[in-house]
Parts: sequence; structure tokens; C-alpha cells
Amino acid sequence: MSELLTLPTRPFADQRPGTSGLRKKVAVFRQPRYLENFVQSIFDSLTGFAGGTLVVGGDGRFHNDVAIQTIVRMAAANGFGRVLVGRAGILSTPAASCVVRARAAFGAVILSASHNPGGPDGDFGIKFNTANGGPAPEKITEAIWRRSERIERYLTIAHADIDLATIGITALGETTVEVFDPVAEYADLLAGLFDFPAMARLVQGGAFRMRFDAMHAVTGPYAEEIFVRRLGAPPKSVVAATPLADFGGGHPDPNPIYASELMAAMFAADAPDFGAASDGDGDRNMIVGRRFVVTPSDSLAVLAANAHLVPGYAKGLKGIARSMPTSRAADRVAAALGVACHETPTGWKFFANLLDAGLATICGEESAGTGSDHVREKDGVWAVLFWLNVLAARPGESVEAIVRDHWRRFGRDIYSRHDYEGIDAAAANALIADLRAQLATLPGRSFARGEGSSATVVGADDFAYTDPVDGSVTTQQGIRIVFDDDARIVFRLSGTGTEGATLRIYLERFEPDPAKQGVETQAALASLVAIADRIAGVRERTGRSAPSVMT
Ligand code: G16
Repeated sequence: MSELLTLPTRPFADQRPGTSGLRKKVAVFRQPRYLENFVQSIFDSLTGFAGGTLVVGGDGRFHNDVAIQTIVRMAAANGFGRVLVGRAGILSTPAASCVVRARAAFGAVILSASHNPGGPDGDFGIKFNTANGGPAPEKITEAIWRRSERIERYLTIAHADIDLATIGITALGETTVEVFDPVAEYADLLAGLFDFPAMARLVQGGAFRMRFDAMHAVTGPYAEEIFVRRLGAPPKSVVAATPLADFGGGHPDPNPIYASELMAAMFAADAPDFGAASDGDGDRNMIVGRRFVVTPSDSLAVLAANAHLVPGYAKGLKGIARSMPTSRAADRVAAALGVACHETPTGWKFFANLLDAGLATICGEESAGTGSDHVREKDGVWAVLFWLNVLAARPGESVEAIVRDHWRRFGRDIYSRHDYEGIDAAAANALIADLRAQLATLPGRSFARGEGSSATVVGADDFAYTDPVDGSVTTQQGIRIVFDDDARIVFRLSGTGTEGATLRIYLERFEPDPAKQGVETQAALASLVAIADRIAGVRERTGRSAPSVMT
């Protein structure tokens, strides 16, 4: 028998989850009892799991293995009947969602700081997903936080580490611990959605070349199984496929700045036809054509408009959902399809109710997340497969040709996000507070846009969302400023950073005229950038003359 232990602890004051779980520096998580407090707070906030199943896994970053052993012991001590752990502690976020649903688990504890860097000096994170496979809603994350403020003890058992390297079953006291293949069930689910035979002909034909960059993060094993073994793409189609605890020193964020190797390959003279990357935990995606980057907002709209070409979605979409700062390109597709487009706060957790209730089939965010009702997380490999299926169904058309054709049909929402990372938190909060104070007086104000033209504000608010399924209300989700030509500026602070604050400014304007759609993005948005600076005093308050990242 393993001895059940009840150990004393004291609260930490900084355990309030952000946009996606609790993310902190590794050093913070390595403090004695820090992880234990948060995990016990999760279990103490939930009821009805006695004898039930918990899925545990992570993106393989530094500290993943140690944390998993701790969580498995605590799950056993807290009364779970079965704990399912991905082999080597590896489980991508969408695969965790898949397994929770397929095995009717009570929920999952997922260890990841997503796209944030890893290693001893990097970031770590933990989030809880519920029985639908989706991120816990705010009522649960807030309850976990409140519990963490009062916690006095945690439960564990005295037991040696479990062998995570070998598939098999171990008894841990009354609890069964099953180490399982983290790839197979997920790959089977995806194989049922897409036209694998047509996609196999595309990637095996020799005329078409793809490059998937796993960024030394969790998707390597998934990509090798699905793109190479199941579809038959040449092995060199998947690069940086070995998950490393520090992501090879890189920043596993699939955007044009951090996925610089993919960008170099896709802009080279002999560039492949199709490039893609995913992030630390496999839920984000980046799509690149030959010398052509697809913005996440456009990608969502293109996938929705082409869903009829994909077997799993050929029956039609129930609706589309996007986060508020995501461009309105998807709204135009939804209108053409005659379905609703739901606008939610930033955070995949807000999509779960819509998906569960059958109000949306495809969802997406400007932050490189796209997914569907096949799981309750965004899914990087799914998005890549969706694009491959569309390319297979539109033979001879390049990624760029498909996007330009989309713009001709629907108009182009010229879009960019400017991030000011690691700025002073007090200055960032003051900037947002001052914008809030201006909301009533902004409408009607005109701003010069150059060449003698001006833009007048027709709407300004702080985005609030009422969930149509459970009626819950979420406020203060970003300052929206809309102009008379339908251009839009959104300001919000990131909820996923671990150092200081990150200010995000989302800029967009609509261009219906195909003759003008070829314009360079930043040039087309320059006047909006200047207006954003005038309204919010961005440069002065951040002390920066330019953003750290533009996506
Ligand atoms: C998380 C959330 C996403 C959100 C993104 C950015 O993604 O799951 O829904 O869009 O963070 O959030 P923020 O703008 O607050 O930094 P991930 O991939 O980091 O888990």
C-alpha cells in the first residue's frame, strides 16, 4: 500500500489563471509547494471525480517530467480511479482534448506555456480542461484562484516515480496509471475528417513539396506519423521534429518573426509549395505559401469558405466563431454561407459552449489558432491538414492564388497586430485606463489619414460578452475603436505573458477593390498606426519607438 499523505502548505499570492491557465517562469514553478498548491486548488474546486479518469500530459518542456510525477501522485491521493499519461509525458493540447473526449475522462491537466520559450530560464504553465475536452471556463478558473488563496494542505502519496517511457499500466495505491501512445487516437480522429487518399496523391506526387516546422516542440511525433507515415510525404517534409526541453533555444511561436527558418525556406528561390509550423503545445498554426504568408484571420476565412471541399465538413457549417480582435474576414464568409458568426473574447475557452451547443463548427483567432468541433481546443496539425485538403481539391492553385481569389470574392481585410512585449505593467494599465476614460468622447472625433483625407470615429467601447449558452458575462475584453470607413483599432493587454505587460494593438481596414488588394500590409495600415499612437500615446507611454513583433 502507498501511504496517503496530507501535507501542510501556505498560499501563494500569484496563482490567478490568465487567458490560458497559469503561466509563470520555471523558477516560480520550482518553488517548493507552488505546483502542488495549484493542483490541489484545481481538485478542491471540482466535485464528482472520485473513481473517474484524469488525462495528464504536456508539451515536453523543461520541468514537464518532474511536474507530471507530482500530479500523478496527487491525482491518486485525491481519489481519481485512473490516470492516463501520454508516453514520456508528451501530449499536445489538441491530442489531450481528443483523449478526454474519446475516453470519457473527467478532465485533463495539461502542462504547457504554449508558444512561450522553455528551458530552466524559460516559462512553464498548467491548465485544466473539463470533460468536454475544452479549457475550463472562467467560473472554474476563478474558483481555482480563490481556493489557491486559502489553501492550507495538499494530498499526495508516498510512491516512487512511474516509468513514463513505456506504454503500460501501473497501480498507484487504488489508482491505475496508464501510459499510452499520445499520437494514435488523435491521428485516427483526424484521418476521419479529411480526404487522406487525395492528400496522399498530392504530397507523394513529386510536383508538390511541403515543409512542416515542428519548432522542436510537441508536434514533431504527430507530424511524422500523419504527414510522413500516413500520407506518405517525404521524411524531409517535417523539420525540427524532435521535441526538446528548451525547444532548441528557440521561441516556439509560429509567426514570421520566430519561425524565421521556415520563412527563409519559403522565401528562397527553390521554396516548397506549402509551409507550416506549430507551437510549443501544438494548438497554434502558421500557414505560408511560396513567398506568401497567410494571416491567421485570413486562414480562418479561407478554410470556412472552402469547408465544402473537406469530407468532415461537406455537410455545411453550423456557424463560425472568432475572437473579437480577429479580423472580420470570417464574418463575410459566414454571411455568404447564411450562418452566424459569433464574436467572443480572446481565449479558446469561450468557444467551447458554442461548439457544445452546435452553434459553431469552425473557430479561429488572430493569435494563430484555428480549430473545429472535432475537439475543444485549437489544433495546429488539423489546420495544416485542412489546407492540404483544400490544395488537393483545387489542383494547380497555389496558396497565394487561393487567398487572392478569396479576396476578390469577399474583399480583403488588411490586418496586422503590433505587440509591445515586456513593457512596464503600470504604464500599460494606465494606457488602457486612459483609453477607457476617452470612450465617451471619441465618437465624432476626426483624425487625419494623409493625402487630405480623414477618418471619423463612429464607435468606441470596451468589449463585453454575454455567452449565448449559459448567460455568463465577461467584461473589459479590449478597447474597440471603429471608424466611418469601417477601419478598426483594438487595444488590449495580453493574458499569457510572464514578464511585465504586453500591449497588443490590432489594426485592420477593409479593401473591396481587387485592383488595390495587392498593397503591402504595413504601408496600408500606416495611417491607422499613427492614429493609434495619437489616441493612446503608445510611443510615449511604452518608451518604445516600434513594436517588438508585428504579425
Ligand atoms: C492562448 C489562448 C488563445 C489566445 C492566446 C493569446 O493561446 O488559448 O485563445 O488567443 O493565448 O492570448 P493573449 O493575447 O491574452 O496573450 P496559447 O496558444 O498561448 O495557449
